[in-house]
Amino acid sequence: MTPRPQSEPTAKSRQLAAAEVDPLTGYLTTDQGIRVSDTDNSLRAGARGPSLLEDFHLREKIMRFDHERIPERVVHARGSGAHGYFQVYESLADRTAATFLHDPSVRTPVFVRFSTVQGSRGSADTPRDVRGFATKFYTEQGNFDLVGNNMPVFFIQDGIKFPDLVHALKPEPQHEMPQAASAHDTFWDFVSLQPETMHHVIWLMSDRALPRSFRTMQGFGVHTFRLVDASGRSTFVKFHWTPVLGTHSLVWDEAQKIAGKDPDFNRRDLWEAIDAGHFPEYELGMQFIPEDQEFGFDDIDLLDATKIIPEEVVPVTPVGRMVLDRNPENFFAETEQVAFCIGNVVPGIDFTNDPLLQARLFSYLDTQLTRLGGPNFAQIPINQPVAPVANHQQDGFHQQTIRRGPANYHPHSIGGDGPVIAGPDEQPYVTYPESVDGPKERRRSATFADHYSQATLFWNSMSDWERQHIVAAYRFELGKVTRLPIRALMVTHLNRIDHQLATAVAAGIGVPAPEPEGENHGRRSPALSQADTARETILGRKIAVLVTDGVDRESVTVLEQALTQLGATVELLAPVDGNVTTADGVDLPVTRAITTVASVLYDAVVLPAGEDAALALTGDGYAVHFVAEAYKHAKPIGVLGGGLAVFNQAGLTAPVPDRSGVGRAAGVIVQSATGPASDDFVAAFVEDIAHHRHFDRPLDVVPA
Ligand code: HDE
Repeated sequence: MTPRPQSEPTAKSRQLAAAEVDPLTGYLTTDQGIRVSDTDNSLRAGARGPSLLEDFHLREKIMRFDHERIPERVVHARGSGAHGYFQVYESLADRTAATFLHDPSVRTPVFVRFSTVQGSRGSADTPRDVRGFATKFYTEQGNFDLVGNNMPVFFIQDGIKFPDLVHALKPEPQHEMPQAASAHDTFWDFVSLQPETMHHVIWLMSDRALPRSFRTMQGFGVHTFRLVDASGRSTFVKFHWTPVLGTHSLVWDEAQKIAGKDPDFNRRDLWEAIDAGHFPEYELGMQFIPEDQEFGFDDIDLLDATKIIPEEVVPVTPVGRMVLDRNPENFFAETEQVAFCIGNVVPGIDFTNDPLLQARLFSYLDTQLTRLGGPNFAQIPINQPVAPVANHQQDGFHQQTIRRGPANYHPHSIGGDGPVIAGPDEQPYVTYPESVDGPKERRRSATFADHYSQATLFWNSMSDWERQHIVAAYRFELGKVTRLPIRALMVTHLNRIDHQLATAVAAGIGVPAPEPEGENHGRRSPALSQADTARETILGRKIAVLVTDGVDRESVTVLEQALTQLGATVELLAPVDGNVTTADGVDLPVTRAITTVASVLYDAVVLPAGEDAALALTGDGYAVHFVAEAYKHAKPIGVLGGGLAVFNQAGLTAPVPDRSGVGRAAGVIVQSATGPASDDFVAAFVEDIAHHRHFDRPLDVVPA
């Protein structure tokens, strides 16, 4: 095919060519625009002769390759991004001058980057970890970056402790182990000596640290910010993102196995969902605290990032929604080069004196200099505001714009009038004039001193199964700590959170049970429990149907159609790839061979009818293990007709069907009749999948 010649380079097309290279059109050229005659053979003196130094194409190509890597983020190195938009439900003009929060008809473009914290860029998606949830709003008034996490509190109260925290959390310096894991001595040593970490650490030990998907994960701004309206009135605010699909997690055993089976599990899920048109959606909520209520809470200082304001105390008002509807076109150009800065705010949004937030204001700008190689990173397309930019900043590495004229200072009287300073009615950024007075000192406010009562609140708010998971997580993590005094000190802290928690953890890690110390205050916040999350939808769930020759066709196709219609993905897994021949002689295409996947990559399993197929699968170790493991991970299992033999072969006991021929218990549903699933079966199975996991079943009957 003859390459299509490019059009005449005008100034504009030159600018575009620099920004976006379309690999499908035009000639292959060097970076200097020279058309290349051959990119498969270096220039040699004769076909078997030495390569020549004068080969500028070879030298340039290798030089560019040598420098492809940039420093990864020191934290949050592993990330996945998506484009989308944000839309406010109703004008918030009475609260903030930020115009993107005024007009419900305006869709503000956004770019979101989700991330893990501990691991390096190539690490797996599913370690026990905090997840970043960073959103760049490209508003008409400039960029606003809401750089949050999936947990509403942070480990430390003052940014000066961040290097200590991250050093302790990251692989140990002597041998660079372990990768992306907090289960090691230095992390727990730090935590045990820095009790302000206790609240965030109990979140880290909960299932919140194992999100099933970025689509089923909450986000929080963590700090208290300020909204300021056009008249200068300020309201304190906390930001919350709530996923429409509900907040759902993996279980720990599953998360560990996924790290090997599909390290890109969360990234793939996000990409495939957007690709399939199942756009992730989150509601933005705000907790408003009037300026005069700053000291209105007995036990919470709004400037302390280790505390939440329980939703039952200050409700979360839904204010808008964000939809992620476009995958990036190039991972490096967009997801890697996006530069979030907590200091990027627009008029109407302001900071507070939270000492963690204040340190972040320095850090993000500073880190981009190293990561993106100089001060012009805001000119990289993914970072460019849609609002016009005009100032006297100049030069530096990688300057993209050509500034014109001699006046590169303000004020000036030559070369035109601009840029001019915006007047009061022209939407300038005006800092909220908070009064500040006090001695210069290195001292924490006494109102930051309580490190346990909100950890207790979290523990009290958990369901039984969530508590079991938390105890198991502490046991796992502390069980990996080799220095026993660290384990013992942690039990002392846990005892201040809750005596039962401490006793249960101690029993698993060889530490004597502590004596009770103080009383549990007994307060709960139901909103903190994942048992109370949305469970109406199966959109985006992945369901495995185990098939082989002799399977009953309708028992597969009817259920497949019903589940697919509701937005789930259904995959047919067989012992070998290709087709299976159904009992009535029809070829059904297999999605993948069961040997290439594992139950941990799916949310539910179907064992369809068909005597011959079931008989064959009972002798297939992969299939039997698949079922046993899915059961162990509390996943819904649907069994039709003869498929029961496979279920039983896994050592499991099925609920007995009633007179209608259907049996149902703790996420297992059985239809005795062969053939298609009845409407009742479908409805019940859908409900079980929406429920996500069924921890009310006897899980100990299957080895891990
Ligand atoms: Fe960050 N953090 N952080 N952090 N953080 C970074 O910035 C830092 C904190 C968060 O997808 C870095 O560009 C300090 C809290 C997210 O690109 C760095 C302190 C919260 C991301 C940095 C904190 C976060 C980062 C590394 C304590 C939740 C990923 C690369 C004062 C509210 C953004 C970079 C992305 C990234 C510093 C604490 C969230 C080094 C000093 C609290 C989501 O600048």
